[in-house]
Amino acid sequence: MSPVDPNPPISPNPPEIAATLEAAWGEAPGLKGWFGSVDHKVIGIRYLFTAFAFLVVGGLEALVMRIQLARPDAAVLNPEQYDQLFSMHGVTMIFLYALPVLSGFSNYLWPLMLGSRDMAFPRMNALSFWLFLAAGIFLYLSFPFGAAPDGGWFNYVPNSSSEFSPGPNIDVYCLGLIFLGISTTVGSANFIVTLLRMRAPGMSINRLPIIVWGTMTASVANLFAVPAVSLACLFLWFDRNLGTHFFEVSGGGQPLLWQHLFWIFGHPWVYAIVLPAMGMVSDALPVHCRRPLVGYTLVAMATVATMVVGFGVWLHHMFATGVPTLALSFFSAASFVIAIPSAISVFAWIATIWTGRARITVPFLFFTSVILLFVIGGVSGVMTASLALDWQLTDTYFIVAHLHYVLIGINLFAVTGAIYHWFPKMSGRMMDERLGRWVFGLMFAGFNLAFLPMHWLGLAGMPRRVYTYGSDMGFSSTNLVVSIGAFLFAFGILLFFINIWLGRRSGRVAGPNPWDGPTLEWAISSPPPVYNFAVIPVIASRHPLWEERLGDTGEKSLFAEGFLLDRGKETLAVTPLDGEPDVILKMPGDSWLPFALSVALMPLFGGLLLHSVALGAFGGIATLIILIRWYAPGGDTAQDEAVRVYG
Ligand code: HEM
Ligand SMILES: [Cu+2]
Repeated sequence: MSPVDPNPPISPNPPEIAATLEAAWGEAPGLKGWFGSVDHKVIGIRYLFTAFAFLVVGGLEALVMRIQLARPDAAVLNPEQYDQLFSMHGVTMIFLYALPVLSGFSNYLWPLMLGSRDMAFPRMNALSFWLFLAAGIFLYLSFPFGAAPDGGWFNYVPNSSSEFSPGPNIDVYCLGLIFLGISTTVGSANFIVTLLRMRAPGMSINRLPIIVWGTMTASVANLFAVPAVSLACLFLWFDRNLGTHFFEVSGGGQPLLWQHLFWIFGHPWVYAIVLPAMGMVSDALPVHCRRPLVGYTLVAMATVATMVVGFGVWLHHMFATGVPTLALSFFSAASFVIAIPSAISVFAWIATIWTGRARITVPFLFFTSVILLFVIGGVSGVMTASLALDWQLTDTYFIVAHLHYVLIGINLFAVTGAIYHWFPKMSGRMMDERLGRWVFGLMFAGFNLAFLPMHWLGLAGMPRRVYTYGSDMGFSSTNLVVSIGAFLFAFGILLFFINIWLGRRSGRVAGPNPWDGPTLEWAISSPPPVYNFAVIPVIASRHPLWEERLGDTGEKSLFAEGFLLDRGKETLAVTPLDGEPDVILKMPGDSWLPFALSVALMPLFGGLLLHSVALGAFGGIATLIILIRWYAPGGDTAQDEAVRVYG
C-alpha cells in the first residue's frame, strides 16, 4: 500500500509493526512452506481449488451420462459403466465438492470476519485439508481399474453385499468414506472451537455473521452425523471381508439397519451442505441491497432450528420400505414442519431486497436466483414429504430433479455468487462483470432447461439409475432437451472458470472494500496480510463498517485502539459467549506433519482394501511414528503458554 492510497483499509497496518508481524507469521520458504503451511487463507483457497477440481470431474461424469441418455437405446455406456458413473458422480458431488467448497469459504472467511489471526487449531486445519485430498485420491484411484463404487451414493444393502457385488468397488466406497470422515470430524471440531474462542473482543454471539452460524451448525451436526455413516461403512466392510452379519438376514442381520444409519447421517448432511451456503447469501446479499439483513435473529435461530428438526426426518428417505404406519405419519409430519425454518431465510432475503436499494451486480443476480431455485427445490421436497406422492415418485427422475434443484440451487449458485463477491478480497482484483452476466445467464438458463423437464420425466414414470430407455416410452424428446440444457449449464461453468482466471491475471484492482461491505473482512487490505489484523479490533456492533451511516448511537467499534500482539506468533482468545478478552495464544508454525500423516494413511487404507498385510503395516507404522512425533512434547506446538490479558 502506498502512502497516497485514496482508499486505505480501515484497520491500520503501520509499516514498522507490519515487518515484525510478517516475520512471525510469514510462511517458511520453499517446499516446507508449501507443504507445511497452516495459514487459514492458504488452506481455504486450497479447499476451494480442490473442491472445484472435483466439481469438474463430477460434471464431466454427468455429461457422459447425459450423452448416453440423450437418445433412446444408446450404447455409449454399458450398464456397469453407467452404474459407476452415477455412483461416482453422486459421491464426488456430495462428499468431495459440496461440503469441502463450503469449508473452503469458511476457512478463508471466518478469522477475517471474526477479527482473529487464524483458526483455533492451524495444524488440524491443514490436516483436514490434506485428509480430504488424500481420501478423494483414494476414491478415484479405483476408477481406472473399473473398480469404482457402483452402488449409488447411498450404497444400499443387500445390493452392496459381497453376494451381489463381489468386486472391490464397494470396499473402496466403505474405506473411502471412513477416510474422508476423519477429515470432516477434524475440520468440524476446529470450526466449533474457533467459533467459541477465536474472535475479536466484543464479537459476541449475537453479532456473528450468518455464515458463521451456518458453518457452526453444520459442524456440530457433522460431529453427530458422520459417526453414523462411518460405523455403517465399517460394519459393511466387516460383513464383506470378515464374514460378520450386520446387514445379512441369513445371519440374523438387518438390511434396513444400513438405511437407518445412512440417513441419520444423510439428511443432516444435506443441511450441512446448504446452511453455510445460505449463510453466505444472508451475509452477502444485503451488501448488494445496501442495508443490513432483515430479521437477523430469526435467521440465526432458524439456521439452528432447521438442523435440530433435520435430525428427526431421516425416515422420509425410507417411506417405501414398509416401516410401521405410526412412524410414517410422524416422519411425514416432521418433514412438512421443516419447511417453516427454511422459509424464514427466504422471507428475510425477499424483505431485504424489497426494502433495500439493490445494485444489480453479478453476485446479486446469483443470490436472487438462489431464492427462486430454493423455492422450486423446496416445494418439490415438501411434495415428497407426503406419503402418497412419495410412493409414486420415489426412484423416479422427479427425485433427481428435486435433489439437483436443492444442491445446485442452494449450494452451487450461492457458491458462484459468493466467489464473485469475495474474489476481490482473496485476490485483490475484481472479476469482470460483463462476462459474469453471461456466466449467470448461461448457468441459469442451462440449469433450468436441464432440470425442470426432469420433473415431467419423473411424473411420466422414468426411473432413475437406469442406463437407457426404449424409443416407445415417450421419454425421447424431453431427454434430448435435458441433455442440451446440461451442456449449456456446463458451458456456463467453463466461462465462470475463465472469468476467475482472467480476473486473477488482469482484473481491475479492487482496493480493501470494493462492494462497500459492513463486516470485518473488508476493513483490511485485499488480499489480506498473512497476520490478517495488525491491530485486533474491538467490536461494538454487527456491522462495524456501517455504524456511522446507520446512525448507531452507543459505542463504536475501534480499529486503531485494539490489541497489538507482536511478540511472536500470537493471537487473542475470548470468552465463548460475550467475547471478552481472555488469553493470548501462541500459535504453531508451519509443519509437514499434517501432510505426512495424510500420506501415511493412504497405504494403511490401501492395505485394508487390497488385503495386503505388508502395505497396511507399512502405512500403520508410518502413521504411528508421525503421531508420536506430533504429540511429542516440546517444539513450538505448545498452546499452554497462554498469558492472561485480564484479571
Ligand atoms: C452439469 C451438471 C449436472 C448434471 C448434468 C447432472 C446430471 C445427473 C444425472 C444424469 C444423474 C443420474 C441420474 C440417474 O441415472 O439416476 C445425476 C445424479 C446425481 N447428481 Fe447430478 N448432475 C449435475 C450436477 C450435480 C451437482 C452439482 C450435484 C451436487 C452438488 C449433483 C448431485 C447428484 C446426486 C447426489 C446424484 C444421485 C446419484 C445417485 O443416484 O447415487 N449433481 N446427476
Ligand atoms: Cu432428507
